[in-house]
Amino acid sequence: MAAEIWGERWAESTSDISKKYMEIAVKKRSLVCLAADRNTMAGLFDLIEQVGPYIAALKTHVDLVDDWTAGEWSRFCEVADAAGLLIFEDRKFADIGKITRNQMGGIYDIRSWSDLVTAHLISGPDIVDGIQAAWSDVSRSGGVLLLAQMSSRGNLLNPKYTDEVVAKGKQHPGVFGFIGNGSRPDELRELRQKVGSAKMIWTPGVNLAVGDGEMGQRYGDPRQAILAGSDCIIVGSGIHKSSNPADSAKKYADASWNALIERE
Ligand code: S5P
Repeated sequence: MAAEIWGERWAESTSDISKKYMEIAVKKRSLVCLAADRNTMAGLFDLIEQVGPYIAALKTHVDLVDDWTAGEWSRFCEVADAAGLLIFEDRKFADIGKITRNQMGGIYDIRSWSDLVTAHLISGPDIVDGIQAAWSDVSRSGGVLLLAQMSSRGNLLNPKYTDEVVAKGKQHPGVFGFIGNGSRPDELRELRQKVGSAKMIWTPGVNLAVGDGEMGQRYGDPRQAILAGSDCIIVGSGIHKSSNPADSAKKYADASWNALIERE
């Protein structure tokens, strides 16, 4: 079933974790990763309880939670796991390999509960080895999403930088895929051409209300993002700030799923 729906993306992928994601997306009929940017544990629990059935992955910023404790976080990860979600810590690592390896530990111990993390390639490709070593240190595995583009206005990830990130990332088995800019379908289409079919492209900067967001964020349409080659729309405020998060999550799930069917 997943092979049929995902076509060449499934056929060309060599990553277990990508295949796991594609299977979850088919099971839930949703290509939505929720950006769970709420800053209390109660707010996070409430959100996941409401939208769990309509999303395929959960993206966190573990360091923005005001009342974070290790115990509550591990309970939260259990709930996410029970809801069948991949857990994606959007830490945007950027340091040298050995420091990044240690930053996967520390107080938040990201290596012990994350399936996916983000990294910039600004410090060179050893950052991916550092992250992979950290997962190995705790006998786990995971995938790295490299920032190839960003959704925020004025960002410094110019086309030449994007090309180098893609060229290096494509070669590395520890790289699950790339973050692309969901607000600009034309740029995304070009990115998909460069990436080919073997790796994922996940896209923030997506909202049913297209246009400018807070503090330089830009939003594009979810259907357009998937048609342009995105494999997952990362949606934050469109869901967690809505007066009915479950309803909104369902709308994004439907838009993303229908676009995948249309694309393949
Ligand atoms: O370029 C980017 C990369 C990321 S990962 N632009 C982004 O907005 N993000 C993340 O996506 C950001 O950290 C936030 O968690 C989410 C977008 O949230 P929204 O509320 O704007 O939908």
